[in-house]
Amino acid sequence: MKALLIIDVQNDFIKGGTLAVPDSEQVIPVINDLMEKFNLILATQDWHPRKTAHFEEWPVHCVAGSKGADFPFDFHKEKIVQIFYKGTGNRDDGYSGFEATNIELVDYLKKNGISQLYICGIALEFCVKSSALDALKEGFQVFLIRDAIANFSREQEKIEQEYEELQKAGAKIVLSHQV
Ligand code: VGL
Ligand code: ZN
Repeated sequence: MKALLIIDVQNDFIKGGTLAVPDSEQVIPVINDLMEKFNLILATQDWHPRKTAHFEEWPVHCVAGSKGADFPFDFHKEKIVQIFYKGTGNRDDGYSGFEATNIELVDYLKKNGISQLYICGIALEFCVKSSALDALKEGFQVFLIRDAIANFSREQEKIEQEYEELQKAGAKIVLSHQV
């Protein structure tokens, strides 16, 4: 059984947001289309307190309950079955969806008989990567949907390195039309 895990599609990571990831708005329609191919659609949200050690590393972003933490208006959020909130503590980066504090993601996936996890969203180098590596450690088959993932880096070589590392760890890299 497969599930789609959408990482951090939130206003602050999109153009006009406080921690905008280049061209990230372009993954929204791709992810909207992907949602039609899954029965179980899960999403993470970066959900930080106003004061957190995380904001020593990053500009203030995705403060719990703020507009910046919200889903973009054109994202088909009504298809999401369960949201996992992460980074909710004041010393907790919460890069991985597996660090969600409202519900244990591993337990949720196991209870729902999920063995294949298709991952997309924002951003490749941090939350997508940590979530994918944790999923592999937990024994899930991981598919990264490359055209539905936005990256911070604009350097092609760095992006390739990230995908290579993820592939070496056991992730399969696919395109949305192959799903
Ligand atoms: C993220 C930096 C800080 C992410 C979250 O979603 O990849 N990156 N917080
Ligand atoms: Zn964050």
